[in-house]
Amino acid sequence: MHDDSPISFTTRAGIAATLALLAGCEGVQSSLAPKGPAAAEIAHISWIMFIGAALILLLVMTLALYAMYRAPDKRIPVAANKLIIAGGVAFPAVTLTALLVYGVWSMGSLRGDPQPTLTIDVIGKQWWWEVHYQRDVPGAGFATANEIHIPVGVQAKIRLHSNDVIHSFWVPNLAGKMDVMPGQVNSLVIQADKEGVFRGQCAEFCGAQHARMAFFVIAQPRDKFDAWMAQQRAPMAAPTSDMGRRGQQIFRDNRCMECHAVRGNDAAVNSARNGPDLTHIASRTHLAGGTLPNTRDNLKRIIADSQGIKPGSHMPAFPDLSADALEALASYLEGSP
Ligand code: HEC
Ligand SMILES: [Cu+2]
Repeated sequence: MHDDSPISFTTRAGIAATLALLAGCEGVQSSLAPKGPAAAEIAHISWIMFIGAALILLLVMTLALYAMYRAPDKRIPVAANKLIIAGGVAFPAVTLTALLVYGVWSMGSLRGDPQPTLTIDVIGKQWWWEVHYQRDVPGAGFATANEIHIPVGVQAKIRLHSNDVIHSFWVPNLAGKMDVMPGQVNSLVIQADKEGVFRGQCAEFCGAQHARMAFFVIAQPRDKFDAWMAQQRAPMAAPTSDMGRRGQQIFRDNRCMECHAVRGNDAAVNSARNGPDLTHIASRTHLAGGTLPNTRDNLKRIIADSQGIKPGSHMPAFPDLSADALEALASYLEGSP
């Protein structure tokens, strides 16, 4: 095959492969595509370490090649003890100390404002995320699941809680990773510079459905965020259609409120064993720990076959509910016919 381009086929194939790999680094869950100040700082440290390590590797390889291929009589001799002290002690001590100082200094800037305007409590559970707004304000607070809304350009302090095992909260585009520990409240700050949707994922193995324990951070302009808050804070209206009323009866007959609340209509009775707050579930983008798009079909599937979707999850399956009953439940939960 004739090829008159100055770049060889293999080079071009190499460039194409590299670009394809880098394209995978963009997107909704990547620490190489920072979308907020903390993530930008972390990406910066990563690049400094990566480039520094690459340069040091190059230096060591050059010295090794020099030692192997340079004719012995032409080598510049260096005494062994000098080489060890310079290359083995002084050089690592200086570079690693510099890296430590830089790392500790950067950590300060990840801590954020000591008096943040927005505090959100997030509880890591096997295997989903409970999200509370204004938890300390009686009457104003509300809970949602697997979805965190923040206004653009605002530092949101995330307080992390767990009552079961250790999880880890990670939204790579926005901030570093923080462990979620039983009996201890860790916190971190997330901030998005622009509107967008960023995926987060539990980053500490926490049992069978750890892989299906994701969530989304939705950064919105202030007015949209305020409208979202107001809409979430309002309780659900009582069902108006026959279908909705039937759904509520099925919800009660099956003791769904053992674990779930539909604020305004049904309160959860067992807070120790609770599942996601189902108030305004129709407003969420995803179900099942951020792993399924929120459609009516998926909503019904989760109720009928939660164990097929997330085996081992703490949501019992309800295989005996008829198609009709599932439709009525969905209608009740979504607040629409
Ligand atoms: C023993 C407690 C328990 C009972 C009883 C229960 N659920 Fe659940 N439910 C859960 C848990 C826990 C989850 C979260 C599962 C996961 O994603 O890991 C869940 C998830 C769900 C979801 C998906 C929510 C989301 O955001 O992903 C729906 C919808 C739901 N349950 C409806 C029902 C209905 C309707 C009933 C009654 C027919 C019911 N549940 C009974 C514990 C329960
Ligand atoms: Cu996990």
